[in-house]
Amino acid sequence: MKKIITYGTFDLIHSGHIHILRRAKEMGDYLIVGLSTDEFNMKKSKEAYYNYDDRKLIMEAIRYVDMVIPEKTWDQKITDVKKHDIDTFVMGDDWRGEFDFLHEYCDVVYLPRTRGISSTRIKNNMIHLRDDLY
Ligand code: C2G
Repeated sequence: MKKIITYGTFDLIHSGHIHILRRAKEMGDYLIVGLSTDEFNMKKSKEAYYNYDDRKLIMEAIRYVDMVIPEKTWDQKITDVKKHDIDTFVMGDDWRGEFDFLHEYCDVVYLPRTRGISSTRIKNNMIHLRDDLY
């Protein structure tokens, strides 16, 4: 069984997230997602709209996702790759090069991001919509 892992906040799930999860799953048989905890998001200077439990519930409902584990630190990836016997690590290419140190333990693949959509853009559009309405 070929096992894949990817990491992220996955807030306000959108087509960009689904595309990378689908492509990651298509590279193997089993996809693990390291989902950033609320505390880790603060370290990433990210404030998710949904808390960890809600984002985990949503991720586990996505057909491409087989397991969700908490991402608590930048430094857990080698441990995770070994612990879960991962064959391939996948991330969007906004991270290109950042995780090449994992080459020693598994394949490392950076996939093109889906253009024109992001959780930040969704939040900003909602703010503009509210301002236009009221
Ligand atoms: N993504 C994408 N296309 C988009 C938006 C996001 O392909 N339009 C991908 C990102 O490249 C990433 C994944 O979806 O691989 C999750 O995106 P985020 O939730 O923004 O993840 P990020 O905050 O970059 O966290 O240790 C790694 C970090 O936890 C990554």
